[in-house]
Parts: sequence; structure tokens; C-alpha cells
Amino acid sequence: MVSSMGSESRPYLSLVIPAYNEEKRIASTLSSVQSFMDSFGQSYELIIVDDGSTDSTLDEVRRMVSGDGVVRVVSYIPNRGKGYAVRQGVIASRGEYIAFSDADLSAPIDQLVKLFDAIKSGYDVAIGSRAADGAEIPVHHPLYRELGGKALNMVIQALAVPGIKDTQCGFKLFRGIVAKDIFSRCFIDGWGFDIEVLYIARKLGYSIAEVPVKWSHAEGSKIHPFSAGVKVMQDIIRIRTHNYGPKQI
Ligand SMILES: Nc1nc2c(ncn2[C@@H]2O[C@H](COP(=O)(O)OP(=O)(O)OP(=O)(O)O)[C@@H](O)[C@H]2O)c(=O)[nH]1
Ligand SMILES: [Mg+2]
Repeated sequence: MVSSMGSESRPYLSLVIPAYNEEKRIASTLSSVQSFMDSFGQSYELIIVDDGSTDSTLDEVRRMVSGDGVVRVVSYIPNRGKGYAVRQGVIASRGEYIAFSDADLSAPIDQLVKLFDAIKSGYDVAIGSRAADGAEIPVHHPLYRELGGKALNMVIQALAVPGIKDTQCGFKLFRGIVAKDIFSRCFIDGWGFDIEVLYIARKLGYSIAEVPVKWSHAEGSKIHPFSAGVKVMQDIIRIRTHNYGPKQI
């Protein structure tokens, strides 16, 4: 069976799913992801990172953890933020390619094929985008969030990563060694981590494809847009004043 993987071998894909208080959807997310991966026909591991959840997320995930190493969980207390969670997942990953996806599957998991197309055409990093030409958004964010997101992107482009129209989409794929090289240098724990990852990728000369994807707003968002926006601005200052060191590979 292609989808199974002994703990000693290296999977083709590691998929990291950060989860903070996701008890309502994590089980159905995992089964959607597993059925997609089984049809994808490559070996894989799913790494769910329980980011100090205070609900029953961890119990839900533990029920799905498999002895063969295909479904794994990383869990810690207290809650640290999405950036910290994704970083722990990438550190635990062993895949030739490493991806991460939000637990709400706002970008349906089959969109991974589009990210792989970009990587196969030679890019080091492929990021899902809601703003690139060709993106399909069946269910939009509420208008105030969409406008706030566009304004924030103008600042992000001006101060950190010019030319990237959607840094924040929670759906990104990397060549494995590139993910390891980038994430080992990261220190931003909150929502600004996507900007940090792309900023480091640029600094080290890795190529980034912004890939239009299908994406739908999911109910149950836990973001407070105003305070998250202010925090992201502070993160940009921390990113721009940090020395991330030279390229190693
Ligand atoms: N809110 C929140 N999410 C976290 C945290 N740590 C990990 N996550 C995960 O990060 C992902 C994104 O969080 P969401 O709350 O879904 O973000 P969102 O408000 O839906 O953002 P959009 O997708 O842009 O609408 C989910 O998989 C969360 O479970 C955290 O500390 N806070
Ligand atoms: Mg979401």
C-alpha cells in the first residue's frame, strides 16, 4: 500500500496541520486529508500540532494517531501561536516535501496538486494565494476583513516582501530541505510567521511561486483582525531588525 510508511523510511510528503481548539472539525479534516492522500498515491505523514488547546482537540487527534507513523501528533502546553505550532511541525517532519494547511481546509486539500505543479516546475516554495489572478473564492471573508487584509498586504509588500499579493494564506508547500533551512531560522510565534518565512526565503535566494487556489472562508475563525494586524506590524519590525544568517545549503 503506497500510503503506509514504516517509521524508518522517509515519506514523500509531510503535511503539518496546526490546531488550536479545533475539536469540532479536526476529525473530519483528518479523514478528508487521508482520503485525498490515499488517492494521491505517494507516501506521506500527517503531523497535527496541538497548540496548547484547552478543548478536546488532543483526544480527537489521539483517536486517529496510527502506530505506523502515518498520523502523528505533537502537543504541548500552553498555547504559543500558529507560527510556533507550524515550526514545531516542520521540525518533526521527515518528508522530501513539506506542506502546511489550516485545520479548516479553507483551501481544499486537493489544491495541493497545484502547489506540487509549481514545485515540479522548479520552484523551491509554492504558496497558495487568494489574490493571484485565477484564484477562486466561492465564499469570501466578511468585507471588513477582506479590505483590512488588502491594506495589511500593502504594508507587508512595502516593508518586507514586495510582489507577494497574499502572504497569509494558510496553505504552503516547500522542498523539504528548503523548509528545514528556513524554519530553523524562524522565531516569530504568531500570525507574522508567514511573512518571516517568505522574507527568509527571499533573503536566501529560494524561488517562490504564488499559486492561485480555490479558497472559502470557513466559519469559526478565531482571529481578532485588528489586534492581529497590529501584532503583525510589530512582527515586521522584529523581522527587519533580525540577522537570519547566511545560506547553508
Ligand atoms: N487562532 C489561532 N489559531 C491557531 C493557533 N495556533 C494554531 N492555530 C491554527 O492556525 C490555523 C489558522 O487559524 P484560524 O483561526 O482558522 O484562522 P482564520 O481566522 O480562519 O484565518 P483565515 O483562514 O485567514 O480566515 C488553524 O488551523 C488553527 O487551529 C493560535 O494560537 N490561535
Ligand atoms: Mg481559516
